[in-house]
Amino acid sequence: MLRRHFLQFATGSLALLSTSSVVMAAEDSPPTLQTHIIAMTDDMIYDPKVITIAPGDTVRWLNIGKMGHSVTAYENELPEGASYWASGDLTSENETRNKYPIGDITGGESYSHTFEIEGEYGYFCIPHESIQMTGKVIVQEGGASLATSSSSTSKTSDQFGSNLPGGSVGGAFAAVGILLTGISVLLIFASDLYSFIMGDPETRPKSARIIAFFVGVAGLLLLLFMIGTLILS
Ligand SMILES: [Cu+2]
Repeated sequence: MLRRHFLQFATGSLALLSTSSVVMAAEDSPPTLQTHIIAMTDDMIYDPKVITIAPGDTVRWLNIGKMGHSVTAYENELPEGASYWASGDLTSENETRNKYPIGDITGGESYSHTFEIEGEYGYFCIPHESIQMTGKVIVQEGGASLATSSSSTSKTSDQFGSNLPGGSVGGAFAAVGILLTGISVLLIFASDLYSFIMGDPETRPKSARIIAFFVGVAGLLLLLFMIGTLILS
């Protein structure tokens, strides 16, 4: 009886934790800032992939992984009147491609560009273009406050932990919670196993054991994932 309540508590808190972490991730980018940070990760993505900013805002691409990346504009995806831009500050897409690794941004380094002219700017990573490491900056009056959905949906659909330059505290918090949940579920499972081995005649609903097992495995997998992404970032 006590055990079943404990199990309900454990699974309930797991559900609560995963919901609150998603909310934390979604609220991660305040629309009022003038400098927007895009993470470049060892998963070979720009995070967020699409960002909407106001004219005059600066975007800063920060390499939070270990492998090198570039931020290289597609010359045919420049709004009219906008000049060519790329890490390395060369003057054309061809020259930037040919002279790479000039323009390479190594782990811990960053590249910033300020966008004055409205429109859409497509860009890519030279070494990882073939695996779709591409992104887009949308510059429009009002910035992200007008385009509500694009950046927040891409945030939640991307992986969970690696995207949180400002949210690693939330990630660590969730990891500790998941760890506690996993331990409590494993304790339930272990004590079930104990009474099974010791031949306790009291029969227990098998479903409790199965649920405990799967929740325990899910909790551990989540925990490993959180720890992995925290270490990588
Ligand atoms: Cu790259």
